[in-house]
Amino acid sequence: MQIKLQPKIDFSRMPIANAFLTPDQFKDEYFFDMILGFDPATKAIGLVNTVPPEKMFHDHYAFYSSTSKGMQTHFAETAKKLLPLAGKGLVVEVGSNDGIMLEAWKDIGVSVVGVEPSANVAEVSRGRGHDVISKFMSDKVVQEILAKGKVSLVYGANVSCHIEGFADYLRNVASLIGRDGVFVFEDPYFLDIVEKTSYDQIYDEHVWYFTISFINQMVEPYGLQVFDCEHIPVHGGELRMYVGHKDKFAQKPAVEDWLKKERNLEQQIQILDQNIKKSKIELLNILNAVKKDGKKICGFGATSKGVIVCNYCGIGPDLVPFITDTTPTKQGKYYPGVHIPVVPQENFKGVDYAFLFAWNHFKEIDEGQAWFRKNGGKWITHVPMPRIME
Ligand code: DWN
Repeated sequence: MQIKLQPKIDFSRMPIANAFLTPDQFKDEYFFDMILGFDPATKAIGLVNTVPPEKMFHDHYAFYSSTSKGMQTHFAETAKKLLPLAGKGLVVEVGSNDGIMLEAWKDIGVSVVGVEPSANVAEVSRGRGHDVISKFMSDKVVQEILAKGKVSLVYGANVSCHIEGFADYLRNVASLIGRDGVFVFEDPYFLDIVEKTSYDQIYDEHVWYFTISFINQMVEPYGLQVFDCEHIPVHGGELRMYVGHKDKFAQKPAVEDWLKKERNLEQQIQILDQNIKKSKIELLNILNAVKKDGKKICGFGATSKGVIVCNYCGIGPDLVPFITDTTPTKQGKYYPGVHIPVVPQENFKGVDYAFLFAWNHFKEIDEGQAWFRKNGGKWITHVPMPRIME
C-alpha cells in the first residue's frame, strides 16, 4: 500500500534526538527538516523526511530502557498479562533494547528471542543470558527465528513506530505469526499527542504516529485486523493494539470505541499545530521570567523528547544551563542541536526550578526527589500546557 504524506506541521531544522555530542562533533552535526505529514487515503501520520536508520540505531545508541524503575514494573505486569497469548510457543520481542522486557519474560518462564539492531544495548541483554539477534528485522531474520520454533506472539514496545519501512515490517510480522499467532505492540498514540500537546513525541526516531484506522489499512492485505486494544498510561499515553487473523480473533468492542474517536484526524492535526505554537510562546514566557528573576534552573532527564522542545523553542544554555541524567553514556556530553551540557543526576541540587524533560516519568521522579519540593523547589512542565507545577 502506497503512503503519500502531505506536509501538515513544519518544525523546521532538527538534530538526531539521541545523538549526544562532544564539542569536536558540533561542526559536523546532522540536521534534517522535520515535517509531520498526513495521508488521507491510508490515514498514515508520519515524518515527511526521515533519517537513515543506521544514523539513529548503531553501536552507541544512547537510550537504555532499564533506566526507569517504573518501566521495569510495567514490563513485568505486561508479560504476565500476555502470558495466555504466549502459550507454549516462541515469543519474539522486536526492539528488545537492553533486555528490560526479556528479563520479565524469563522471570515467568517464557522462551523468547529478541531482535535489536543497536549493538551496544543488545550486548547488555546478551550479557544477561538472552538470545538476541542484533539486526534490523528482515526476511532473513524471519527465517532465522522460524528455524527456532513456531511463533505464538510477536511483541514490540516503542519500536514499531520507529520503522520507516513499515509495510515490509508488517509483512515480516505476518510471516512470523501466521494464522494462529498474535502481534501486540504499544507506541505513543496520536490522540494522546493531540490531547496533551505532547509534540515532543515527534522526532527522528518516531517515523509514525499510530491510530487503529491506519494499522487496520496496513494489515488488511494479510487477513489481519486490530481485534483488541487498551489505553496504557506509559510514555504519556499509548494504545496497546492486538493484531490477529480475522478468522481466528473476533474484534472486541473496545476497537470500535477508539475508532469513533479517530474521526476527523486532519482536523485534529490542525488543532495540534495551533496548540504547539501557543505552547512555545507560553513556555518561553515562563523560562524568560525565571531568568529575569535571577532564579537557578536546570533540566531533569536528557530525553529525546526534550531535544525537540529545546530546538523548536530555541532553548539553549542561556535559559537552561545544564540537564541532569542517570545514563552514563549521556553524561559529559551535550544535548543535540542546542548544546546544553548533560551532567550526572548527583548535580541535581541548588536549583529553584527544574524543567521536566522526562515528564512521562514524573511520578517516579517526584517520589525519588521528594526533597526537592520539600525544600521549596518547583517543577516546570510543558505538558499538557506550560506551567510551574504547584
Ligand atoms: O521510544 C523511545 C522511548 C521509549 O525511549 C525511544 N525513541 C527513545 C526513548 O525516548 P526518551 O529519551 O524520550 O525516553 P525516556 O524514557 O523518557 O527517557 C528518560 C530519560 O531520563 C533517560 O535518559 C533516563 C533519565 N532519567 C533520569 O535522569 N532520572 C529517568 C528517570 C526516571 C530519573 O529519575
